[in-house]
Amino acid sequence: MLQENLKSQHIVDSIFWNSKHSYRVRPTIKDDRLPLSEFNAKEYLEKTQLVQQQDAFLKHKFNQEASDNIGMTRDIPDTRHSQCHSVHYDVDKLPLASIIITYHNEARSTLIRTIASVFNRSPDSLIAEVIVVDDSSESVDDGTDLMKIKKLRILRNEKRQGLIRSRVRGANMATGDVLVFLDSHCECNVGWLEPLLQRVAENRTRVVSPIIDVISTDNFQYIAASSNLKGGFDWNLVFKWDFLTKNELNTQLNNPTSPIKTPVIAGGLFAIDKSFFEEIGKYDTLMDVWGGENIEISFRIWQCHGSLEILPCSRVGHVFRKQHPYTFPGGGGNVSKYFFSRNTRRAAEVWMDEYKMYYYATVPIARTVHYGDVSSRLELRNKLHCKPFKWYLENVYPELKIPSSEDLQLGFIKQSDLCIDTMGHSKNEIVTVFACHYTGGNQDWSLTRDKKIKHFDLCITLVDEHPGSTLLLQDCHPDDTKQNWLYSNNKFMNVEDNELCIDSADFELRGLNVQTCEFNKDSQVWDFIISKQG
Ligand code: LR7
Ligand code: MN
Repeated sequence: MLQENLKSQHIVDSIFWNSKHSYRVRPTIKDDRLPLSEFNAKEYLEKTQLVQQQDAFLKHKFNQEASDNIGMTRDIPDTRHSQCHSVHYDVDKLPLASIIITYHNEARSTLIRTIASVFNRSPDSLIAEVIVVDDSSESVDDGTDLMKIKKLRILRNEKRQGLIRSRVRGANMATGDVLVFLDSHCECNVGWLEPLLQRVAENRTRVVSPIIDVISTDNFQYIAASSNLKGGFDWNLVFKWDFLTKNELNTQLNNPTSPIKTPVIAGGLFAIDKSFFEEIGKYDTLMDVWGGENIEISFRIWQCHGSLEILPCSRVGHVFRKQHPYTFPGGGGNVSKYFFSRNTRRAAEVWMDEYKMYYYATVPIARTVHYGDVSSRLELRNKLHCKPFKWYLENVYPELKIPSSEDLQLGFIKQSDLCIDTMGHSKNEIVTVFACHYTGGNQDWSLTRDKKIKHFDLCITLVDEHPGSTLLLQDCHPDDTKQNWLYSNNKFMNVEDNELCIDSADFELRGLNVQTCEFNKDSQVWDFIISKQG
């Protein structure tokens, strides 16, 4: 049934170009389906209504009842700066947009509201189509029931592909000039689309993002986000928001409608010229499910001669959740971390050159994740003559501090042919020594500038301050001086109690412990060997 409907969809076959890189002129396409305003949203939403006493947060990790009660449309506060109201956009000359929304088990009410906010708050003449990619959700109808809506195209993955391949699939069938990606739980605000299209039309290598407002998971209140933020990350390569620098802030104060250059994008909401997206290699389609793709595409855009901006006059709300509402293939609680590390590692291996070692020093466990073959992505980098990561750091993200050699070093800690080893232990368990195998894993340690001995997010900790006390692995806390060790003369002396040194005496019985520091005591002598290779 689905296949047939797809065939009868209104796909533009003939594309005319009027000059190189100018936008397409299209024949008028016949689409006699209903405009969104005539879609029976009540009926659509009733099908998945919560039954009484059902936990409203269980399925989607947001309050589904609150979302359902709002329905398909609502007014939201116009959160733009007042100066945005007087910016003029020449709608007739703007390129056409294909909106791409992928989802896996999204709630009907958030999905339809995302779509409705696109249709209701964009000039109709600028929307080529809304492409909805159902990434193998449990209920097929959530998508197929929407087929009655004009300009809407539905694709379904029979097998779960993850958001990265799903977006590429949507992009491949887009007929518009500019691709606009959205998560499936957004609400586009007044005038959101014009600024995005205008910036891209002026220069096709600009990739632009709206300011992302916050929709509350508890009551679905629409809350304005700060307009003084840009995207950033630390060496763990996890996305975070950074405050603008003083200069950037001044620019915004003088001209609140001006674009904000951003080192990375959050990932879900952005517009990119279709031909530029194709030219720079779409996405890395060997990345799976979720995570890391935003860092990768951000590095790639900057390093391969594009730029990234946040446009303050474009605002879109997003439901930010603390937990994934869906499972990851392979199940289990830690699986999401695995996919995240794998995807992120692919990004690091392809784009970060020698700087990837800081990532591995910060997240030692990442070195053990299999990341597959990246050769085609390296070829792409070569073919496009992309700039080195050093250039990116110096020109795009100078705020990211490069660790000095004392700051963070990754390596192993050796005593004759034994190395300090976690033996796979976790929090509140002992740490010991084991024959050195020089392949990282449980024998990977980083020494940080604040004097921690760190394995992933666990630190070697002195719990009781007396000779003979056994050391434990505990979460690292910057202020916990019992985890701080002074490494000098090949000894690790505890910072809190200078008399105590890390000692391997009786390690077979009780793991590593502390003993009164003694000159030339073999069981207290440690070599820290830096591993150069990332
Ligand atoms: O297997 C999947 N298939 C999918 O189609 C998993 C997810 N998805 C869909 C999902 O239904 C949703 O529409 O993909 C979209 C993104 O997934 P979310 O909403 O679970 O992701 P998120 O909002 O937690 O995460 C942010 O980081 C992701 C990293 O891979 C993506 O880039 C998201 O698009 C991104 N969201 C945003 O940038 C919105 C602002 C959040 C911030 C900061
Ligand atoms: Mn999201």
